[in-house]
Amino acid sequence: MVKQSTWTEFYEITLHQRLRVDTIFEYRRSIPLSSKVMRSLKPTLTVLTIALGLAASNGQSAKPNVLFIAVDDLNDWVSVFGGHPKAVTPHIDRFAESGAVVFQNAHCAGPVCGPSRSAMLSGFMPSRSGIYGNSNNMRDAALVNEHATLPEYFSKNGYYSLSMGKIFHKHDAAQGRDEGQWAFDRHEATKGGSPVDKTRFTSRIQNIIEGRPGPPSEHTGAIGTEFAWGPTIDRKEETKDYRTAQWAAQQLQESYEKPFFMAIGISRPHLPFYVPQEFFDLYDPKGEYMPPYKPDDLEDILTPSGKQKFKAHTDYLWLKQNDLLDEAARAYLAASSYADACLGVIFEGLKRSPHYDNTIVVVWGDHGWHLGEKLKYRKGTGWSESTRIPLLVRLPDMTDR
Ligand SMILES: [Ca+2]
Ligand SMILES: [Ca+2]
Repeated sequence: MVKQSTWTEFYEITLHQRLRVDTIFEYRRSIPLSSKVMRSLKPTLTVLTIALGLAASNGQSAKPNVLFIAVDDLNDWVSVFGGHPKAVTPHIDRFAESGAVVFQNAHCAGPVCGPSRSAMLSGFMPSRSGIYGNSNNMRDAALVNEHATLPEYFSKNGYYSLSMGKIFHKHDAAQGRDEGQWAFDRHEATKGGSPVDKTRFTSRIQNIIEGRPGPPSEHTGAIGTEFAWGPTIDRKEETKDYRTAQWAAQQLQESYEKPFFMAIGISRPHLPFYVPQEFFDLYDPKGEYMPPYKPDDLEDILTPSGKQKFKAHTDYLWLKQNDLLDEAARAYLAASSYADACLGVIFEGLKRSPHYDNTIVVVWGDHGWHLGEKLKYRKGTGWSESTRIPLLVRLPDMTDR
């Protein structure tokens, strides 16, 4: 993981310039824009808040429902985003074909969970809220506190809000775990886990390869979440995200007195990549999955005093030492395909529900993910591997894309 100060510095230089401050949009201003204008707008925050702002502020006709789905750490390795030629994501692809606008140049407001989600949910860029890192709780920011978050804004405007899965970034708080439950009329705790088959898993921190000790390595120290993958013991139907998706599909069959804002969080492909074997089986174990990268790519990034600014990431060094670069990329692809299958359960639920024709659907990933590009794994950089996100919005009656 790049140190906080490093990514903040990167953010200031790169991202801040790209997402100009004057494009900041607050929920309470509703700007009616045509779909053509929407398509041309790049800053994610703006686009999304316009789509959702229209939903909450439309007083004349029946207000549409909103189904808001966040996928944790899903980068552009989704077929319709073209980030990886071998990605198997049929459900997101079908959703795109069903009339969604696919935002090909969407970037997060901050390339880790907390800042990205806080910006999306508060409507304020990190440069205004001060939420630059995962340790910052958006509730401590005065500016955020003075305004309703996205779910609260819907509740205040005649909506019933309900949620399951990760939407807000989690924080330990005095009264227990703060996962944004206060923002919803109904907040359901997730159920089930995804324990891995310990006889077959691979872990850098523990130096385990396919359930067995790896050769001695200098690259096994802990950095953030365990870099590990393997098949779950449980079958798909018992895993956490799948159960969350099933819950969402069930809730979609209900009738509601008010229009609903339903926020569903899918936790894969966030590390560890523990998903049912069937998703690994989508990818040939002998296939090549490592994205193109240059082994000397960091040598031309220097500090003012002429020293090399960044070193190869520990994850990269361990994977390279053990010839696991392709296997790690395959595991991320498998985890993304599992997330896609969970989205499929939600999409199917919506399709057979009474709400299909009156529901705006938003699908987004909170930031990108490096898989070896720039000799880097994970997130938190100003490079597009970290900042580009999948974002799709489908408005039920929109015919002009
Ligand atoms: Ca994330
Ligand atoms: Ca370079």
